[in-house]
Amino acid sequence: MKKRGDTRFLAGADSPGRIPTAVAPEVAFAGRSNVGKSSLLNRLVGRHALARVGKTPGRTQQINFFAVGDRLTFVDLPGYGFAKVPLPVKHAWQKLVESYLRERESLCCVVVLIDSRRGVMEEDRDLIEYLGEIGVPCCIAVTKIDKLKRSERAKQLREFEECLPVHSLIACSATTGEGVPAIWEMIESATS
Ligand SMILES: Nc1nc2c(ncn2[C@@H]2O[C@H](COP(=O)(O)OP(=O)(O)OP(=O)(O)O)[C@@H](O)[C@H]2O)c(=O)[nH]1
Ligand SMILES: [Mg+2]
Repeated sequence: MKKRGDTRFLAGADSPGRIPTAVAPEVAFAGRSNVGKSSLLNRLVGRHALARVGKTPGRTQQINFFAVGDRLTFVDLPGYGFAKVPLPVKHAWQKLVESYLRERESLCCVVVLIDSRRGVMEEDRDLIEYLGEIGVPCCIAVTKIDKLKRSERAKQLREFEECLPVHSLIACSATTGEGVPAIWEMIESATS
């Protein structure tokens, strides 16, 4: 990883009105709860506990902003698809995330994470479609690839490619670091 300066927590927003003024181009991480957004973000910046990683799904309940040096901001979005969250809370999250995605001029790219073992959910497709509609570029990170056997992996990746409208798919693991350089390359091209 190139030296980018210190990474630090900037702000958390639990409602649209609390979203902070942008200070740098932003890359957001989105995906269902427990897919590994916070873990991947930590791995990308080489910090273990910057973004909180949860044993219980639904851990990240607000939008968290992290400065990566002074020229990039990472945005950890709350996860979707967690059944135990009450409906009103779900709707509030959805409103928050949508308003961020729709209105953020500094947003360069959304990394949509999909768990390599779980497959593509309806909400993943909805999100990718929504990003297409509002014209925000996205790429797909297939997470926890360390959990798949060699033989399963090619098959699973082919299936994802077939059912998603996005062609840049990066297989990655926050545990082994696989795919992390490819994600950085994508981030650099999206933000330069
Ligand atoms: N084996 C393996 N486990 C992972 C990987 N990434 C994340 N995990 C585990 O998956 C669980 C969820 O990870 P998080 O990073 O908290 O997931 P999240 O998407 O931020 O979850 P929410 O904040 O609830 O939306 C944790 O127990 C992690 O240790 C990975 O690449 N490999
Ligand atoms: Mg999280």
